[in-house]
Amino acid sequence: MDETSVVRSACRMCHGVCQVLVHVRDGRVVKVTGDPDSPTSRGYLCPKGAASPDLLYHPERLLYPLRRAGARGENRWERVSWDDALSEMAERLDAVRRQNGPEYFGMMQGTGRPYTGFTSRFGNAFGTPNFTGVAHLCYFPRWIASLYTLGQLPICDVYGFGGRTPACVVIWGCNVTGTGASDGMCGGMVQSALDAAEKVIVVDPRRIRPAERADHWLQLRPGTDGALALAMINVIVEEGLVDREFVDGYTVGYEELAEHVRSCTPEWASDVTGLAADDIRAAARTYATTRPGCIQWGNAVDMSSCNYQTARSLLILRALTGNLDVPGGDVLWVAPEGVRQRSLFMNLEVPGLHLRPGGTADAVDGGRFPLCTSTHPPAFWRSIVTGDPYRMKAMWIMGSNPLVTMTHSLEIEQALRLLEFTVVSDFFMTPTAQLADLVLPAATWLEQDDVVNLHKIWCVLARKKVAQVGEARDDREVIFEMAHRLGLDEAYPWSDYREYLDWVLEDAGMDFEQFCEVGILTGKMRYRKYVTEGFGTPSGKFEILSGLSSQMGVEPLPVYREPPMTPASAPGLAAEYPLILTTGAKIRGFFHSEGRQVERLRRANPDPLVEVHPDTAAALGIADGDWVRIETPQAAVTMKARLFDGVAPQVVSAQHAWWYPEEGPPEYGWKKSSVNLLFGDTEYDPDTGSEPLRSSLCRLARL
Ligand SMILES: Nc1nc2c(c(=O)[nH]1)N[C@H]1C(S)=C(S)[C@@H](COP(=O)(O)OP(=O)(O)OC[C@H]3O[C@@H](n4cnc5c(=O)[nH]c(N)nc54)[C@H](O)[C@@H]3O)O[C@H]1N2
Ligand SMILES: Nc1nc2c(c(=O)[nH]1)N[C@H]1C(S)=C(S)[C@@H](COP(=O)(O)OP(=O)(O)OC[C@H]3O[C@@H](n4cnc5c(=O)[nH]c(N)nc54)[C@H](O)[C@@H]3O)O[C@H]1N2
Ligand code: SF4
Ligand SMILES: [Mo]
Repeated sequence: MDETSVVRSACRMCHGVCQVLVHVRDGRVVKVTGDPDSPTSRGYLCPKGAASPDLLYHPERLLYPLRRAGARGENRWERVSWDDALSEMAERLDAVRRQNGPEYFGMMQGTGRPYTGFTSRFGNAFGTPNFTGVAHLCYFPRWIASLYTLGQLPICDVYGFGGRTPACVVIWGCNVTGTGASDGMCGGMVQSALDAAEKVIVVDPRRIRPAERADHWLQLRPGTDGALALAMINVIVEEGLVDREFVDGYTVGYEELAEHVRSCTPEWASDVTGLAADDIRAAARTYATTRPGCIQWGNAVDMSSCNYQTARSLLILRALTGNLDVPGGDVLWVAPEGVRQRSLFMNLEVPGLHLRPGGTADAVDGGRFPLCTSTHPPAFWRSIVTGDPYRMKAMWIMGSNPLVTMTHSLEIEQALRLLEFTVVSDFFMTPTAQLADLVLPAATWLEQDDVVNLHKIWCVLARKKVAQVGEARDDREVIFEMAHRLGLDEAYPWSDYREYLDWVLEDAGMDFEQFCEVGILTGKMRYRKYVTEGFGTPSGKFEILSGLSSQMGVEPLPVYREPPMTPASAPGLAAEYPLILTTGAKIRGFFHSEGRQVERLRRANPDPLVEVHPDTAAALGIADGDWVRIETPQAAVTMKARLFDGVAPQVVSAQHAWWYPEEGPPEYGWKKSSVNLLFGDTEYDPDTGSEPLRSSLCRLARL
């Protein structure tokens, strides 16, 4: 007789905000469906979430720890026990620490995941300044801009806890309704807010779905968001559309700003962005006069030569219009009480910044970018290749596939060959894992217990382990054990991960099992907290003129910088490479480089795509579905052309993170279509070190 049970949990096939029902029959997960009673996602489920069991039971999952048995990259492996793997790892890391110093060990993770914070905590406790990842071009620039400007990252009030949802929704460089979820926002919830809004403004060079019904679709030239934002500020200031009560009472630096943006007219921005000055004016008026309004910003803001500056402009727009922390505006969530370890974005103790005493060695990037929260990746990899300023010996890569998700891909490959001891924790063998010495099998979300706290802030969600495949283990459990083996007990006072979970919940008066019954703990939302509490900045005000920025040597009023490789900044190059290349708009069915081996996801997305305007394609003799070569001064890759009149004729948009698991080890065909091969040294954002992945130059040819 079948025994079917339904377990409430929280999906983590992306940034994990959807509560789901996991259907288990005879001990096997058979289906995942949306949870209609969930306050975070109200039944929403995307194709990735639905494909969770396919990933869980995929025949190519890593089942056991593997130790390299042949030459590096030869794909010869031997199965080892967890105990042997961790003993070897502890021995090697300890030897590096004693013989060379902790800085000779590098730690890395990719995008935000359940163990975010634990990896940097491990690096800090070990004593290395060399922690790298993708933070410089994903989310952190917006977070730091928010932290410095008003103390916390504002989030669109799509749930309407205060009795109403936004009248005006601005979608800025974000396609969350298309991709499913990002940064803790559920696409389904943003869609409901869009449906209910009086006015919609979309800022995107591609005609995404919300642009089809938008009151204003600003199809700007890629990479020029900073100019558009400054011009919108200019209009709001010049036309007296400012919320004086908020600005006078709760901000500093308005007068300086008004002076500063005087020259940032819509006409000026029109030249930069390619938009009509009147369209910029009209959109600014709509935003300023349709209140409350929110700005759902996205990853496009992060990948430019002035991401911090642009993020600051977008924060200032919210402040000038009095939209901060009001019902239906951009709000500062209140975290649940009694949950000890809050999101890293609310609690800097999580990553263990306090654990690394001053005076340790410099990171290999020499701290070149004042607001880069990790070791700048191009410098990180290059230091391994050149040995300058020193060559790290060992590295632990947890949940990242840098060969395809990072620029300077060939240099990364070289670096991975030069490292003496590399550990990769992943679900699958990847091109990156192929170059490791030790590969550790990681547990997927269905194999994890968790108090989910990374992005959502206003709540924590229960995730309950319902399956176990092979010997896959929760990454945090592995970090705990490695920390204990290395004597890092001060940073990890809990005996194991389970004890940690109970500790997190202790003040809430429940243990982990009881929490799973409840499923969610929420904060008590209060609006306009600034009236009684001020903002979390040194002045207690919203800092239009940013004191902390000045202290870091960064412009205290927002500026626009033209990206380094555009028709405007590099006309000579543009003569040879006439098309503007934006990359990495996320794909609904895949999470970055993941899912290529999951058949039901791959069937919907069989090939890497580059979107091309039909006129441009016609001029180049390219038909829909043709394989084309995308070429930059750095390299060339091949993708399939998708004709789409929703991009401007001069713009092409290419997917990122492609590899072909079906082509087999050790390379899995990653050098054919990975768009990051196209990017090398460039002028980085001087504040954060971000890379202009949304505005480069290329040319196309039919294969
Ligand atoms: N050109 C260009 N490049 C980009 C972008 C772009 O827009 N354009 N986007 C950038 C952005 S925003 C990001 S965040 C990065 C993403 O970069 P990455 O984080 O490196 O990308 P992923 O492919 O999601 O993850 C890599 C590996 O993590 C494994 N994994 C997933 N979950 C877990 C887990 O829980 N534990 C462990 N141990 N492994 C896990 C997956 O199987 C996969 O092999 O890419 C960046 N790269
Ligand atoms: N399905 C799925 N969901 C995901 C991910 C995934 O890989 N797949 N990744 C997750 C991660 S780590 C992240 S960071 C988020 C990112 O998700 P989002 O924040 O939505 O960002 P993207 O999808 O990278 O890009 C959003 C939009 O930016 C537009 N764009 C391109 N260039 C420019 C430009 O110069 N200016 C402006 N204004 N817009 C531009 C693109 O056309 C695209 O529609 O998604 C998360 N969710
Ligand atoms: S949007 Fe993300 S969290 Fe929600 S179902 Fe899809 S993959 Fe899961
Ligand atoms: Mo990201």
